[in-house]
Amino acid sequence: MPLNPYLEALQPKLSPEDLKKLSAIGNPNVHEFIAKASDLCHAEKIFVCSDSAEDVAHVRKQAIATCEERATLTLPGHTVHFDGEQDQGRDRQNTRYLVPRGITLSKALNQMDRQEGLAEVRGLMKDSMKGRTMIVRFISLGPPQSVFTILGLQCTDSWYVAHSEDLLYRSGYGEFVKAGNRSDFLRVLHSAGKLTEEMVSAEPEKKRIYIDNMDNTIYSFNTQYAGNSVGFKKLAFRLAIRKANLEGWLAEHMLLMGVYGPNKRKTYFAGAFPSACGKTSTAMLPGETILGDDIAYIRDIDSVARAVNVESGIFGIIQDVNPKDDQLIYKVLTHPGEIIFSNVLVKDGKPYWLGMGSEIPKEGVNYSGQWFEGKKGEDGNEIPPAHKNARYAVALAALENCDPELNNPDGVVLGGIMYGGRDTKAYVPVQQSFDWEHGIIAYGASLETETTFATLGKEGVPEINMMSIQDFISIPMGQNVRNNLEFGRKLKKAPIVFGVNYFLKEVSNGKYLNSPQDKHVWIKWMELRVHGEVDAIKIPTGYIPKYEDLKRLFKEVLNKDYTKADYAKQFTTRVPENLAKIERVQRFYQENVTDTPLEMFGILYLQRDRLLKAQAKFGDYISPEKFEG
Ligand code: SPV
Ligand code: MN
Repeated sequence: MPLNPYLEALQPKLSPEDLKKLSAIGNPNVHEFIAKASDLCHAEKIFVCSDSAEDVAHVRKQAIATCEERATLTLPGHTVHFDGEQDQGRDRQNTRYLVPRGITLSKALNQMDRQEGLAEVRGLMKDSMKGRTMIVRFISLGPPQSVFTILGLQCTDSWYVAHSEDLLYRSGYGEFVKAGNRSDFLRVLHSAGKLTEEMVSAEPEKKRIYIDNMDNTIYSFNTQYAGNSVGFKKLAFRLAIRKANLEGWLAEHMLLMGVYGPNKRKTYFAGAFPSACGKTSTAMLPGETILGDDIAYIRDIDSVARAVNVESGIFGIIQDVNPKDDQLIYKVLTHPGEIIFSNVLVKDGKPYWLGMGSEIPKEGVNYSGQWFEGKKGEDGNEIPPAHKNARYAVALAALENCDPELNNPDGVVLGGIMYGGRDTKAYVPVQQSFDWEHGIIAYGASLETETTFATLGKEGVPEINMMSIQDFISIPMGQNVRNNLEFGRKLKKAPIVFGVNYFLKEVSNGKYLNSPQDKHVWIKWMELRVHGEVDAIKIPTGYIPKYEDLKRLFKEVLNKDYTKADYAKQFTTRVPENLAKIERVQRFYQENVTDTPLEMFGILYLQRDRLLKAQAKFGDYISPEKFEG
């Protein structure tokens, strides 16, 4: 059979086997994207990864051969990758959503004119792969052959990126072969750009991460940090949010986990937390099961909310992973198995990171090269031994509590949804909403956090992070709130919505009121609430646990004696702080979100009213027993 013109153009750069692999995909749209990518970037050769064991091993071998990953770690399967000093997190500034002229999506979204953006990024990427191999990878987002599945295709010149995708995503070559001629797949073109001798992107000032919302295409250039370069993570997520909006389902920045109740009952939860707010450590609680730690697709199937993990691996923050707080992942990270560490410190074949619970050497190799205590960076500040946003990439299957339903094409039924921010002042550690709408508005849309090390820029700046997707929202924000409200209304039994807050501080001394382990108790309480098996106390912002139930759960789950004094401090309603929170949320939506559904203000008004009435009766700080009986 004669080759189509795209395959014909690609043929000189492909081995006969690779040409065969591409020809087996009966979809000229696929060939066209690869041919145009190759034409623009001028790769010398093209490698097509068919996901066979041999191809996958080749990708891994090349990542090491090119020194993008170093095999200097002693444990079998472990490698380390370093990103440049200015490439240690997602780059909000240089990540832009390309939209046709005249369209404004949301003030919160960094958007630019599509034509201008395309001309700029394509101009920059011209000839960027000269002398290099372009790797082609096929991915299935969500379990294959399911109503949730979205297929993706990435062309990259980074073996590290291609290798990461192996650990983080389900393979999709076979799916593309089966799918035949269709155009509804996501496309990613990535190049690390010019590299230093250390194999690190050399021109961070020319970093560009552009998402073309009309062509379902992502361009990523002059960056290697996986959150910017692995297109199927947060970049494809923006495209998925838009697709979900059109098709009536939800794409969310959420963990998925199974929580055990009495008699081995398992209840599935989804949880939205902004980056670095405890999402991964919640998903990994020992004794429970994990399905995912980052992105979930949720659909209404026969009036039931069902969810899948888009990914099949974890790109997790390694800081503070220690044997006490995160025993499961600590065990994985300190045993043989396929893991890519990034931006840790390496000394004598061992990786080290901040908060690992043991001493860190005073010298070694890190993202700044040879490192020693006191070494200063380009900005004159001291370079830490490991970056705060140092990470690990590992397949979920490596975890002993990986949930058996991970690849169920029908997903799992959600019993509960939690929203967790970084709120040092107002919200109690755990509360249940009065109903779906109240939860979506008072916990989800009102989610507040502070900027963290997961994005470049200043840390600790307070901000609204609507449903934890503020960085990724690609539709008008009010529309997103409306979609969520409507989604739950159509269900026979909507998941119960909870608000959690791991970061509440004592007013008098600014100390955190909870330890990281306490979240395990909160989730066990939520599990019981989903089944109506414990009572609760109604306070102005939601239903909170009763002391006796928490006391029992603290003993059962953590073997800790939980005191009434601790309970009173943690679950006191702080009226002034809660009123101030409502003020901030209202102002943010009034000023930034022209399409906010009116009922949002109604629900916030009622919350304010409940708080004022309680204040008139009991004062500013109201301990839980005042609301009992
Ligand atoms: C996050 O920052 O929310 C992450 C990591 O999950 S990244 O891939 O950078 O998005
Ligand atoms: Mn995330």
